[in-house]
Amino acid sequence: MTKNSPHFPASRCPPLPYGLYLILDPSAAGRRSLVELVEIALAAGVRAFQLRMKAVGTRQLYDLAARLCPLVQGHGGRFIVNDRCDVALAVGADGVHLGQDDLLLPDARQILGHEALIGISTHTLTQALDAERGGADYIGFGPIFPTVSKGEREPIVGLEGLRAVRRHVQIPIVAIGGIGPGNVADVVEAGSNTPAMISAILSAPDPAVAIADTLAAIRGMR
Ligand code: TZP
Ligand code: MG
Repeated sequence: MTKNSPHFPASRCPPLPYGLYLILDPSAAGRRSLVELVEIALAAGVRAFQLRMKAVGTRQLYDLAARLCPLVQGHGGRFIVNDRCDVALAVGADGVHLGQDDLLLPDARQILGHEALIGISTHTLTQALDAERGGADYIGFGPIFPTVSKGEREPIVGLEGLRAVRRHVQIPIVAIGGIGPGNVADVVEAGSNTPAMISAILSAPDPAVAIADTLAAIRGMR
């Protein structure tokens, strides 16, 4: 099997939990630490986390990942590191989330093995199909709505874009971008298995309430 094979074998990892996929980005966390936010989120029922720290040194990322990973896994949650396979491997994370400019999926799979969850950010149907064919365990897809949380903006894909991808892709879709308790039901209805949020939770006046509202809205769809 080469990197260019059209179909990479699917991994053997358990699927991403349903519910909310919380992305831990310190730039949205305000006065709360990410440790405090993870404790709040675990108590409120979140079981899928991604640590996304741009523009920090490797040691700082490692130190926080090494602290959060056992906390999340100790509650039966899945802990995913953004961008960095080396850090994911070093801390025993469940997997890695890669963007279109990051390491190629076959290389990440070789580093992390077939038990690891590997997600790929996608912004078009073509990218989504490529990620699925390449053996991704899930795709990120967005931005669904306008967002303040991402610097270089991809075009907004909207709920229609999400529906189109859902029609063609079988693996779980983690929709992202501008999602919060008020619109998460529409996102699930349009086909996202596990919607992702940053600011709607981390920057909420009361993150526990924002999570409870989100999970209630998601449950209402099932
Ligand atoms: N990728 C596409 S949009 C986005 C990322 C990382 C940011 C989503 O943040 P928020 O605050 O949930 O809109
Ligand atoms: Mg990346």
